[in-house]
Amino acid sequence: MTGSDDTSPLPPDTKLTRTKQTWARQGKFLTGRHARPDSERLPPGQHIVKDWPVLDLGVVPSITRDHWRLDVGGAVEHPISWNWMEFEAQPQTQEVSDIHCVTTWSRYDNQWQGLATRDLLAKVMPSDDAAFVILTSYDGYTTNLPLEDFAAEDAMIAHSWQGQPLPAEHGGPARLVVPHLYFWKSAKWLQKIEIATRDHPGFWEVRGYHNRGDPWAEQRYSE
Ligand SMILES: Nc1nc2c(c(=O)[nH]1)N[C@H]1C(S)=C(S)[C@@H](COP(=O)(O)O)O[C@H]1N2
Ligand SMILES: [Mo]
Repeated sequence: MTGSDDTSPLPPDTKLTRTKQTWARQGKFLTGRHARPDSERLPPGQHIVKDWPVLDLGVVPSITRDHWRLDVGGAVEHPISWNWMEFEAQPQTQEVSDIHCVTTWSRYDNQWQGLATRDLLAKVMPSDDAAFVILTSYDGYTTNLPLEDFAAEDAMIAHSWQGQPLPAEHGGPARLVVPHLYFWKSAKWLQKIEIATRDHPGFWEVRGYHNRGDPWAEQRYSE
């Protein structure tokens, strides 16, 4: 798979997956403007939607709460392997935040509930040289982000949206939510969190998308 040594099986390419790779090559949607989060709520080149689009590799993995597990390991003192009951018993956080998808839609005021990534990190205790987080999902999707971004105050592993269990098409049983980065960093159907000392670009990051993905800096594509 295009420079990735990930062994998880991936669904076959869809038309949208191919189109998004073409956009990365062409630099589509780049405005060249640059705004800061505190001065402008809507990042450059984005427009607001009221409904919630579904974007993924085209296959919803059949993972239910009874068979779900979450593994957290790598450069940590206390690795974790939770079943659903153990995950649900963790301290609960609620946040309202905005979604910014690299395909230019943004959706305001999403209410999430779940386990704050900071509370998770306090349990696993990353080692001093830990600097990256690699996420693997039940559909074979992977994505990477700096530990500092993963640990953002409003980032969480969410199991509920607007007070209801997260729908399967949006990543239920549980997904990551990192509101200050483009939404492709927010892995749906989360299966594994690896804390790492080295970076490891994921599915979109090896297909022309930016390694970090800050919407206000319009970090849509790699150079
Ligand atoms: N497991 C998994 N997570 C994923 C994806 C995916 O294909 N598989 N797509 C990403 C992309 S590109 C986006 S824009 C968001 C879309 O989330 P939504 O379908 O809930 O809007 O999920 C992200 N997380
Ligand atoms: Mo996306």
